Order: sequence, then structure tokens, then C-alpha cells
Amino acid sequence: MTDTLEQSATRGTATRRVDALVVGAGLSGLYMLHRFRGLGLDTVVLEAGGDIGGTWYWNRYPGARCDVESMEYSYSFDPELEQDWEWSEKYPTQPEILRYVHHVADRFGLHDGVRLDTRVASAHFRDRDGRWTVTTEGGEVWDTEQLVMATGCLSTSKLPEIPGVETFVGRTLHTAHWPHEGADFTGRRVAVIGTGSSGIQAIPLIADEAADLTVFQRTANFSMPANNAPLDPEAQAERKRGYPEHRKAARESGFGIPVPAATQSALEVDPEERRARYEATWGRNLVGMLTSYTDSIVDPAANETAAEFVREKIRGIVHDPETAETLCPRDHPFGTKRPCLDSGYYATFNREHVQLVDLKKTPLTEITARGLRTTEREYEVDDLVFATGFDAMTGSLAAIDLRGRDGKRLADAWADGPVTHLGLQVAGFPNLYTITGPGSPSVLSNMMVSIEQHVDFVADAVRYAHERGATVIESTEEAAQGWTDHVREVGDYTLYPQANSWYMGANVPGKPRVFMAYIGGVGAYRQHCDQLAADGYTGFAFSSA
Ligand code: N01
Repeated sequence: MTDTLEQSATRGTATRRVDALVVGAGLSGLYMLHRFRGLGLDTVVLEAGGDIGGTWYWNRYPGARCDVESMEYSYSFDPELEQDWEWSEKYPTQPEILRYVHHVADRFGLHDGVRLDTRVASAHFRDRDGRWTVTTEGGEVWDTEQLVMATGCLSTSKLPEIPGVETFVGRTLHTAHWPHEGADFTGRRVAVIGTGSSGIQAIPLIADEAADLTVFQRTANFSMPANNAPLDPEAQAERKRGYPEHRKAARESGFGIPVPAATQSALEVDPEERRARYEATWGRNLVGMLTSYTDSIVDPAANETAAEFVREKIRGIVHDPETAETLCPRDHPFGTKRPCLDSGYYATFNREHVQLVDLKKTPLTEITARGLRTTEREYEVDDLVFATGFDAMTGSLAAIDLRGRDGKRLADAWADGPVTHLGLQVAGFPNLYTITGPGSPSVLSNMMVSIEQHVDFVADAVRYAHERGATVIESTEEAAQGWTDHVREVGDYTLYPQANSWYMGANVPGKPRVFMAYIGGVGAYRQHCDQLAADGYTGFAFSSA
């Protein structure tokens, strides 16, 4: 790390010293800035994008919206903010969330703490004085005590491993890097590769414009109608009146969204009753579908009852029986890949100009100058839309040359999969925090609930350390290994590890196959974190450099 400082001196770059650096100006980075400033810490946020907003700055594809309801997917830390802001729809669109992010940044005066267009290249811990040297791709050098990675779980996008992408002469788009001016598909022949949440949201809208749309599906996904609608002002006011209790219930829940706790096994009720229950939840509450019964996500037979219910729905919507069967997911239990919410996705395949290609039967072999080739034939198109997802949870951390004590690389520490204490800290990487990192409920929850909890935990821990004259906080090896073993054990109790999902790192060749999120529930997780903090931050060591 001294090298970096010396190099910067050679280049004539001044090193700027701060108390805290935050990487990423999305919903977590902005709240972290607000909390650190509240502690009087000189804090700067470095943001790779051209503006704030994180996920909601980048993912501008047609139909992009959050599939957690607006009234849930919002900050709870400021009662006046949550009373003042008005959402317009049940599920918020990407532009509306971005407006919300800007409103929050304006309201709390956060803009001047963010440096845009600044991508972090490396972060090296200095053993001699317990601080970090952080360099950016532009050559800036920062010197900080605290370093918070608010880099998001789904922010390093990926293209499919198909040769020839550079040979295609038409337009290529990735859902996570959508042009700000939009993309007009009118009269064009379009291919969409990928049928995850992004593809499933975008496909019906692309179909509205395109002359011809071919969807290339590798894995059929479970999706439920969103039934989105404008928010009734009276219902919104009612929720706002009950916000304190509702937020509390969300924090104590399993997925960060309050739903009644299941009390029965799916296999102990008769099929009619079970069906009625699924029917009542269908199109209303995705988390409710996942948690209908005590064994929905742990017992294959119980899970299959929900999976078959969804397949019946698909068969009821899609006219062509062969297309319907291709759209029916069969290779993973319901919920073990992120289930989707859609607006007319399955019905899109009833349209004359929309075709589905089953890549399980005819895999893609090549991208050509004119389109895509499968083992069966070539498809000529004008536009290639990649809805092919992300190197999730660890990708954005791996993209930075992160080195802890004794120059240890994060890449080496995580060679067999991420090892963290609470998904928040890595042993040997003092004062480094990963907001909603691997090993925390994170992507299995309403992200806003998990973001606020992690940011508060970090701010409180730093305050605790400073009040005691400590400047270095680090998790012990034992605590990190113990927590990670627990995360794996709880994951293994469920059906989640059975799917080839991004939760498992399965979508990135060579990535270790481990279930990266904590499925113990946000309520139980929070309780554990609170208890450990009340006991003097068990598993964390405090020192001064
Ligand atoms: O990405 P994905 P996403 N050849 O990884 C396919 C959140 N999100 O951007 O399943 C052919 O889910 C891949 O196939 P397979 C949400 O958490 C939320 O859609 O790997 N196909 C899959 O179908 C979500 O889960 C919201 O076999 C290839 C697709 O591409 C997460 O972000 C909206 C391929 C990728 O799906 C990621 O969603 C959007 C190849 N070589 C996203 N490589 C809301 O809140 C990949 N695929 C609504």
C-alpha cells in the first residue's frame, strides 16, 4: 500500500484523507453517508456511475420496476420522510424510485458528499497505521479509516459465454446498461436472451413495439402476475398512519415483508383447501406464496404442490400447449431461483410475432454477424437484448483489488466462497464492511430493510469503537468461520441449494458453488446482531492502531 502512496506522489496526485469512504451511491451508500455525517465523520462516497441511484440508475430497461411494493421499498429511518413522500403505484417504476433517491439526497443534503464517475480500482489496508489506501481508476488516492462497500449485490452485469458477440453488426443492449435515451424497437426484429426478473419484465413491453420477437430461454422461471395498479390515496394514508407498527413487523419478519406465519404443512391439508389458499395468494403476494406452508421451501413434496399450481396457471394462459410446457419450470423447486412478478409475461407468447426458443433442446452455439445460431438454425435479428444477469453478491467486490492485513487478497480469502462475519465483515480486513454482503439475508429480503439494518449496525459499531478510543474494528477468524458454517447449515436445511441459481454462483463459470445468502430470516438475524452488539460486539475485536 505504501507503494500506492509513493506512486501517487510520483504522479503528483494529492492524497485526500477522510474518516470514512463509502463505495457506491445507491440506497445503502447514501444512507451510510447520512449516518456517518451524523456521527461527525468526514465522509465521501465514490460512485462509478454518472449519477446517484445505484441499481435504479443503471437498470432502465422497459418495464423496470421493483417487485417489492412501494410502501415497503422505502427508507424507514425518518418518519417525516416516510409521511411526506407519495408513491403513485403499488409497485414503483425505475424512474419513480430514482426520483425518490434524488428527493432523499436533496432533503438530507447528500449530493455534495458524492463524487460521481469515480470507480474504485484498489483498496489496501495499511498494517502500520490501521488505515486504508484507496485508489480510483482515474488515479485519485484516498486515505481513510473506515471503508464501506455499498457496492450492491446485483451490480456487476454479465454477458453469456457465447462466442462471437463482437461480430454482431446490429444493436446490442444489456438490461443493466440501458441507454438513458431509451431504445426504440418499432419495426425491428429483436432477440432477448434470458428469462429472469429483468427479461420477464422487459419482454412484454419489447413485444409491444417489435415487429418480431424471439425469446431465448435456458431455464423456465416461476412468475406470478403483479397486478400492479395506481395507489389509492386513502389506502396510502392508512398505511402511513400505521407505519410504525408495520415497519416493526417488517423488521421482525422472515423476508422483510410482514406476512402471517404459516402453521401447517402443505401435505397435511386436503388438495382443495391447499388450492384455495394458493388461489387467494396468487397475484397478490409473492412472499405469501413462498411461505404458505411451514414446509414450502424445505420439503420437495410440499414445494411441488406450489410448483404445480403455477404450472397450471401457465397452461391456463398460454394457448399453444407446446409453448406452455416449455414455459413450465421443472428443473428447480419453486422459489429456489428468484421467482418473478410480471405484467402479461406468459400471455405475450400468445402473440403472433413472438416465438420462444428452448435452449435446453437447442443450445446457443454462436453469435453471428446477423444474429444468433443454435444447434438447430440461425436467427437473424436487428437487436440483441441481453437479460443475462449479474455476477451476484461477490462480483463487485472481486472487481476491486482488495487487500487486507499482510497484503492478503480478498480473492484468495474467498477462493472457496465468501467467508464473512454476519455478511458484514471479513476476518483480516479491518474497518471494511460489506453492506448486505454474502452471509446476510440481503437478496432474500426486502433490500430496504436489510440495508437500513446493516448501515445502522456499522454506524453504531464505529461510534462504539470511537467512544472507547478504538480506531480499528475487525472480526475474528473464529467468528467469521462460525457464522459462515451456520449460514451454510441453514441453507442446506432448505431446497435453495438444489437450484442452479445466482444465489449459488451457478451462473458464473468457475465461481464456487455455495449458497451465499442467509435464509434464517431478517427478524432472527437482526435479533442476533442486536444481542451481539449489546454484549460488546461479540466476535469483533477493537483496537487502536
Ligand atoms: O438476471 P437472472 P436478472 N445462455 O440471473 C439467462 C433482481 N431483479 O437481471 O437461469 C442463455 O435472474 C439465465 O438462464 P439460467 C432479482 O433479484 C429484481 O433477470 O441461468 N441464457 C436467466 O434466464 C433478480 O433475480 C427486479 O439458465 C443465459 C437470465 O439469463 C436479479 O435481479 C427486476 C445465459 C438471467 O437471469 C437478477 O435478475 C430485475 C446463456 N449463456 C432484477 N446466461 C425486480 O425487483 C444467462 N442466461 C422486479
